[in-house]
Amino acid sequence: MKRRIGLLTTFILLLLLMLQPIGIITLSAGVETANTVAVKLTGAVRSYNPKNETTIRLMRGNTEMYKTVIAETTGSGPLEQPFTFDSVMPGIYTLVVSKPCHTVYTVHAVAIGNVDLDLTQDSRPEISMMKLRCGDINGDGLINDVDLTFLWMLSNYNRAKNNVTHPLCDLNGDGMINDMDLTILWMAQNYNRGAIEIQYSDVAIPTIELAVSHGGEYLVPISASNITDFTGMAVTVTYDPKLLRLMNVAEQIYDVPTAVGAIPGTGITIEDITPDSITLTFDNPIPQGKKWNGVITIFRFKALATGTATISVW
Ligand SMILES: [Ca+2]
Ligand SMILES: [Ca+2]
Repeated sequence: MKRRIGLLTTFILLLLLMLQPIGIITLSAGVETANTVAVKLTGAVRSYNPKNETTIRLMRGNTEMYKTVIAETTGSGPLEQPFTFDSVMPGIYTLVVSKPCHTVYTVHAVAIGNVDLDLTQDSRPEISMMKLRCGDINGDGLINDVDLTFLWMLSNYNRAKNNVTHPLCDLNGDGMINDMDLTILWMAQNYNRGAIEIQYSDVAIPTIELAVSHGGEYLVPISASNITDFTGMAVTVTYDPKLLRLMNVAEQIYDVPTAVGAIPGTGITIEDITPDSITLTFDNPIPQGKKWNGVITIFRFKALATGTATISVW
């Protein structure tokens, strides 16, 4: 399947001389070159126990960009349920599905373009229906003898859910903890297995490995090319907070506070900050028929320790 999102070429050497001896790294943001309008993303999940809700997140690194839930409902057993994100900006995301008693289901490099995307229409069964593994009672990410031990406990097994030590042992949600739950846990696709990781596309997140020395400062220009419209284009930069402290996100203006909000005089708005990421949008009108190429901003990092730091642009 052809992806609408291309990785853009890197460039920019102009500033090198000015900025030495600070290290220069150039990253390029992967962005849609056509209209950047929000689209709808739909998919489906198969899991057990409809009495527990299912959470689906679109992540960039550890940063949650969007979240939707399949609400808890009545019934028991396995079932297939749809989910919808009504308004997702184009970009690359990691889709993460989580639910109590199930291991995490992750779909990497979900590339969202400028048309609605219905994952249920994907030719790959692991994407058209995300089948969660069930039986992780203690929530450690594995379904194994530890979970089996919980289920077998005299204070749990063959009892009603409201009269047990560990209600989560009711895997299918029928109100009882019994051989039906045991059967689920024992299934070959569940037992002695853990999280599921699927690759949606081969789009790579632009990433650099930066060798840093404790106390050193590093400039990281973020560049993009062939942009026809910045409207709604959000760029997220993720990094390792143990190695790097973000000092500045608009290096052309020194000492800009890194708080959510517009940075005066830059056309840049900080939309979100987490301990390991920052998301920016850009107010940079482009004349009809023109394309924009260049540095969109320059980050300054300070190294908190010596090591190899990973920085990614989403
Ligand atoms: Ca477990
Ligand atoms: Ca049960």
